Amino acid sequence: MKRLGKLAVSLVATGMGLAVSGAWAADSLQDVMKARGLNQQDLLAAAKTYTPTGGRDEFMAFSSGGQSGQVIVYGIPSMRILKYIGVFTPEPWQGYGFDEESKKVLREGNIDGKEINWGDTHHPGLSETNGESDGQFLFINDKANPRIAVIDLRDFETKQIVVNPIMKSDHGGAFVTPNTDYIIETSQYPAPLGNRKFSPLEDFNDTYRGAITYWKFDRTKGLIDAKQSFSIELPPYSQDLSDAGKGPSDGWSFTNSFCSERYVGGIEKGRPPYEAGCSAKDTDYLHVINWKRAAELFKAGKTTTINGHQVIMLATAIKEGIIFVIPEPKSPHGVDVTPDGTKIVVAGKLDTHVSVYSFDKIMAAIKAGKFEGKDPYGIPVISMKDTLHTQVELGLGPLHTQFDSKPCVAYTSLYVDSQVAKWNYCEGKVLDKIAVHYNIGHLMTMEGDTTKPRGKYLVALNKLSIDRFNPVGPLHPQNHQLIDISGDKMTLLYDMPIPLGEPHYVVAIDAKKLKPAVRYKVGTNSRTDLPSPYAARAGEEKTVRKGNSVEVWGTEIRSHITPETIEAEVGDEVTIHLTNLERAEDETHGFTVSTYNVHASVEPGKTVTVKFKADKEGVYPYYCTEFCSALHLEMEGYLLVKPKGWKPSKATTASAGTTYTEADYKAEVKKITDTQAVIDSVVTYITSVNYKDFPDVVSMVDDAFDQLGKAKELKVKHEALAAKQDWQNATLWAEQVWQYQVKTADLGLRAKTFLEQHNAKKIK
Ligand code: RUQ
Ligand code: CUA
Repeated sequence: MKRLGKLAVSLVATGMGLAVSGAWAADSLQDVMKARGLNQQDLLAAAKTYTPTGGRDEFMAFSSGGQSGQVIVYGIPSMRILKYIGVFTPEPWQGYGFDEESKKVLREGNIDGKEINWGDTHHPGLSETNGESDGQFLFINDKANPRIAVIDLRDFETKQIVVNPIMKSDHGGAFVTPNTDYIIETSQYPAPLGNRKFSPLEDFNDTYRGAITYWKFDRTKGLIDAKQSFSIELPPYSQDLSDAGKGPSDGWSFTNSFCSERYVGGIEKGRPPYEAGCSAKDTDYLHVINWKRAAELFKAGKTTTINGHQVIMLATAIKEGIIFVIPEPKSPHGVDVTPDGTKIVVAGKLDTHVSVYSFDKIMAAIKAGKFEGKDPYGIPVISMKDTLHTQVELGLGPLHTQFDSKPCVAYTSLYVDSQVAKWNYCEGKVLDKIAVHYNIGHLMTMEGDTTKPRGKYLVALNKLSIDRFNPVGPLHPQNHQLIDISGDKMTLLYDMPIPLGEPHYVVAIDAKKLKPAVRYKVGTNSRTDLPSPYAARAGEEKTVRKGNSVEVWGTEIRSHITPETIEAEVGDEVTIHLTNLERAEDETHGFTVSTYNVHASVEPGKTVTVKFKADKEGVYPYYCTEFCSALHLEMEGYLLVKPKGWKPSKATTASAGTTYTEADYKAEVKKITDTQAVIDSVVTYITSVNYKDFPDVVSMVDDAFDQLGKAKELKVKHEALAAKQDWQNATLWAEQVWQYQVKTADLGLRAKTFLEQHNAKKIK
């Protein structure tokens, strides 16, 4: 390989390249540009996004996966997808929903005993400290089945799903308060609060309700504490997005709504459809809620229990003066608090303006008791003109707003116009517009919904991609477009197809704030982060049979699974616990058993469990599903499911495999000696440099010496067998010594390459 590379370089250098057509053999930028039809602008965009091998992204984005029920992680500016995180949907690669530990998380999302195996994820929210993203946790809602999930960013795994006990759908979640005390979730489609309560649509005004839930987050446990969480009953408007106040508006939250007409449709009965009835009025209501006071009311017990959950009823909220509404134009979607917390930006889908409300003015009106009336449920209505800071005409279909690092600069998506508008919310003027492709929903700037937006890049989340990519049938990918916002004019840099679900919102964070682990402490249940009672260390593996249960405490390490045979009888409950004993980075093993619908991803240190009923007799191979080493395919075993009461008969004599001779044994021993020479040279190099200064290398070297240690033990064994002229077993154990050597050499060479690339220094 290396020599071929050198040859190619020298051919090009001496101008002796072969005559070729197409871009690939061309060696000048001009040739490539010509061949691919690129202009200077394209090259500049490429240079701003291209990330050479080994390069890292400056920001990490967490995208909702829409109907895939997952989270998609990608880097900015490269727009390379790095991970899908299984959240509400089983995801086999991570074993999510196929091993017992993750099933437990997924099944927390059951509603009323019903298994739900998908979700409609909309709004991811990153945990914050003092209003800034801290990179510790990610939350996301499921709109279809009102639930919130907690993802720990130490391992990018879903740890908890909580079901909203009083709603039937949600949309305005997950949004965090500035110190992640609470995660906000707001209902979308009104319904009777609680569970399984029927009420005819004719009684909509009286019995249907919206609600807002404040989920208490326990940061030390990394879990939502349902007992410390509460809701507020809201009128049956379709509450939409929310945002928490910050700085001066900390302690308040804002939720807008559409269909405050409370229309109930009935197109099939000849009534005008929802879309007409829900947009008849010129304004809907922005809800302004004092959540800090609400939390005090909850603690004081001023709640009603609905389906085991504490709810502050609307009458109480009004009486205690913690809820107000302000008219907002028309069928609004996004509500976004400015980074300094002084203003609230609302965009009405059917209005060409964005409306900027002043928090000071809202507070002044409340203080003065200056209301223009009450809504049909008795909530004081503050007038729009008393509270508006400004309104700016942006274009058709304004939806969501994000903020720049530059003061007063905001970006708003224009769905109908397929544009992003850049504008100044202090002075109320438009600064720039750029076309996107097509029909943008959300948009996102770097840490753009925190108190300290980072500017630089904006991502447009386009609902339609139409003609942007190679066609793949009627269902198109979504199109996330990366836009450079560092200058006065926005410039388009990159189109990224999203091929799984329709993302709604994305959040991005400075990559330096994320500190994910590379391995678990050996024997960890990754879903609880606690030591697993089912962990096994090397040498502790065992299989226990009790009644009709077979339980295996096994391990995986390159390149074998212990045990390699599991015996059961038809009808047995089989439980297999597996611990990955590796420490080396990226040495994940997998595990599956043929036809039993189980799969586990066993990352270094992790302990997982798969469980099934061996209900059919037969022979079922199991194996490691990750190509983990040269002998990965040999990482295998058999589950033997015998008929009840089966006994070996005389006819079943052992006759499996090849027979080995003294010559075979000698050949093995020579192979071992040769390989040892390679290992010795690598070890000499590693120990001659400051490898201990590189934690990544230290774990590789530890693993390597572990493997080598095992080889030493076995040397005694194969030599003893050879002395007894048991060539069969002597040869096979000698081969196993060589396997350990190969793994040692593999790790050693990886460590050596790493050290060379990171300029390790010679030590005496
Ligand atoms: S959505 S395109 Cu946030 Cu669910 Cu607006
Ligand atoms: Cu372990 Cu393949």
